[in-house]
Amino acid sequence: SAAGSWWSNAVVYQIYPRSFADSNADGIGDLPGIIQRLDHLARLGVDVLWLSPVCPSPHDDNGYDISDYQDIDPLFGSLDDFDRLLAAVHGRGMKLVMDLVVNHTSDEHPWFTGSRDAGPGGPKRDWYIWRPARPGMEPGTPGAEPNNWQSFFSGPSWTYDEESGEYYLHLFSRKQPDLNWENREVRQAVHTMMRWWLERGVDGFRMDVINLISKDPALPDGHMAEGSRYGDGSPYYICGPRIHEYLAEMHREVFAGHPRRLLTVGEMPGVTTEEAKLFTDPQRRELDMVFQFEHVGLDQGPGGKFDVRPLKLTDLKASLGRWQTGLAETGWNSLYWNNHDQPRVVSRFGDDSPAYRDRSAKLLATVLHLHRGTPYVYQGEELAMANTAFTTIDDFRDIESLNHYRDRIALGADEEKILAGLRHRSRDNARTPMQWDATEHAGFTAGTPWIAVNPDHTTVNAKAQLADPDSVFHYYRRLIALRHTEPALTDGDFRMLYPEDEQVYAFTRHDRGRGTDLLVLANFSGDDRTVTLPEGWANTETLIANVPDTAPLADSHTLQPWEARVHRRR
Ligand code: ISL
Ligand code: CA
Repeated sequence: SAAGSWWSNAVVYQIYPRSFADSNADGIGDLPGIIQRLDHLARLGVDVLWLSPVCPSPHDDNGYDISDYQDIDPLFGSLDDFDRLLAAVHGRGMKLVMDLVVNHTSDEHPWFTGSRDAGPGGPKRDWYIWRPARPGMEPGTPGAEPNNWQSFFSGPSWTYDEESGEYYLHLFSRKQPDLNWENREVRQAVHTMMRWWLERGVDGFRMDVINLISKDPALPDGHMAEGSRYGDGSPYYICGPRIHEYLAEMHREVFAGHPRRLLTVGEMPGVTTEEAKLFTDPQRRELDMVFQFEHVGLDQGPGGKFDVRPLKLTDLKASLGRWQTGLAETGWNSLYWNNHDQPRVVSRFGDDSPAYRDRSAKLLATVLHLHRGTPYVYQGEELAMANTAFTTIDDFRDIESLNHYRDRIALGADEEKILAGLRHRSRDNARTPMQWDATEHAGFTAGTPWIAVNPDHTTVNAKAQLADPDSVFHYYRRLIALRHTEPALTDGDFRMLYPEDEQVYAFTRHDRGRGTDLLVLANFSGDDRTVTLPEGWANTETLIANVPDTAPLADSHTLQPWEARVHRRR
């Protein structure tokens, strides 16, 4: 478990720098902008800031395509600005965690251009994953790719390099070639770069798709679902054969013996609870926690992430509950609803209509923060920022959305249907600018924002919420404070109640050491719901609730629409 480490009861706040605060009116958020807004985060009470990538990049995937690991993109500022930010964060008693993107680089990174341009047999050729065309096929023609894997961002996972007559592998965009971790020099270069950031004073890393770095060297064709054009390569790269070896080696080379206790988070699509236990068992010295995706895939159909289905609350409880039990004795998990890749949770699992927006946002926060694990708040979540009103394809910026649109249009799909999927699921929902105030462009920029501000910023913004003690912001502040003052949130055993109920999410936390019990009740619906409580909870103390108390808690309690409450007994 996390017991004993400084981060055991920490709350992490994720900043997506491009969309947080723009200091120089070029429409893009930057490091000086973050420095100017640190008071907001200190007031919220978070412990750790995780910065999405700020290194030089052609921004094919908004910085998740890095062309220089040891500098700051001029778009965001300079290394001096970074040092100033780090000092200011530390000065407020917070920590700073960098995004480490080392499954792939940009195709403009000198490692890759070196690998490509020297051709087969060149000194850095083996730093990336190069393969000839499928035997018997004409290189560069459709279907001649070395295998049938689909990329995360539509189309094949391979791009043909005419110059050398070979293909390189890219699980993401063609401008994000995958590094070859089988090569020791690659691993050493990554370790050296990580040590350089630690010497600069950063407090740890969030590791992008780190469970994809070890590929089955045979790179076999993946299963092709009925009617699909590509195969699913994920069994051959999710938690591949050498993944534990690589992470244990990284721990030895970078983290072991470091004078400061650092924080390491592995972003891991497709990880199972059993694998997660291995990654985060402190005895094994690999990572501190995983960041997994099971619960944010429950409202999608067989057609993938843009195939939108309503969430069944029982599925959500089964999934989050299985992670609670799976890591109960060994291992540690992250808790989140949102990040820069997910639509806004109040629109997705809550109710973003004016009547219930704030209340359902508070409910979602309550449920998440009362679980065992490390809670993450994604910028704007503390204001109940919602999905925005995208009209045409020109309103979108994200490569995943744009590629998906182009791909589906080419296949003759109905444009309105494609746009409907994108409105629900596009990553751009998370990337509209932070809503600081009600002025034009929400106080994010004095220029023209790189992506439009959500028009609802006139009512949903930080300035208004700071002034309102009943706001979503102040509710988050109280929940975050509870994590620091009530040890049962960190240590308590988790038990799900009413697992078959489609409307009520309820559970207890039991702190064995101190004997404290917590009860969490949440009504995920717009209707009243009466619940019969387990024994011994009548008249107990309300720790936090998103509706005012009208009467003491009774054995049979009627929850109002989207009501959430936490009770304590000791
Ligand atoms: O949002 C997704 C696509 O639907 C996820 O599959 C996402 O791509 C996956 O979780 C990996 O995300 C991380 O790596 C990507 C980057 O685009 C994401 O922003 C990052 O969080 C490639 O670096
Ligand atoms: Ca700027």
